[in-house]
Amino acid sequence: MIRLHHVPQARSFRILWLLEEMGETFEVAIHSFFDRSLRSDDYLALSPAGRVPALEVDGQVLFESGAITEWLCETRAPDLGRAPGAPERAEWLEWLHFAETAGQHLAALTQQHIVLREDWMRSPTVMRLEAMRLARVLAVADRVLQGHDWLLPSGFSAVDVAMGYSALTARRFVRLDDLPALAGWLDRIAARPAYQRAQARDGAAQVYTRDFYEVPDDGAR
Ligand SMILES: N[C@@H](CCC(=O)N[C@@H](CS)C(=O)NCC(=O)O)C(=O)O
Repeated sequence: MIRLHHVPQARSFRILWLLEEMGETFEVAIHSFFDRSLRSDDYLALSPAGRVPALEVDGQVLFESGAITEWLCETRAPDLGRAPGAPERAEWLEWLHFAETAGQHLAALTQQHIVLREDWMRSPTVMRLEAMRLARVLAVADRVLQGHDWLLPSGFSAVDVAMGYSALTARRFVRLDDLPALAGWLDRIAARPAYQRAQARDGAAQVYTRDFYEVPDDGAR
């Protein structure tokens, strides 16, 4: 039995999509950020900081999307991983964890634009700075994708899922006009049947309701 604990649009989408790429049968337990269910004793027993994703699999529970990705590839999807000793092992690990470098900017931008509801709580300076830092991360992927269709030269792997989720979410804060190779990669991702199946199971949007979040004008505050 595999059960994924997920909040729509959150980083748990990485695992939802990865499980679809693997062709696994699994349940999705949809949670909310707004009803305190992630702070219940039952949920904290699965994910001690009350975060998603958490994955119940074969009587074990794992949290952290990067660790879950490594574990699923090692145990069930070697074609989507690059095992120790494989030629692309180092690059695979770099991209897997670099996806969370993007994730830290996404978390900051989501907090600034969405979670902090009152204008006086927000900082346009922080919004601009975080968007610029996120754009630099995306530019690294854009440069690599000028050479091949997927992040690794040998083809699609779980790091396209990990980093793909980050880039798809980043589009809400960073314009991709100067990143054409990255934009083409996101189009290829959107055409994948497993990605489309994952989208269909994601659940109703809870976090992002706009396609793009502009930095408010300082002078208007
Ligand atoms: N590095 C962790 C981040 C997990 C995380 O912070 N998830 C967010 C959603 S994207 C969450 O559950 N937030 C709920 C909270 O902080 O209460 C991972 O990739 O699994």
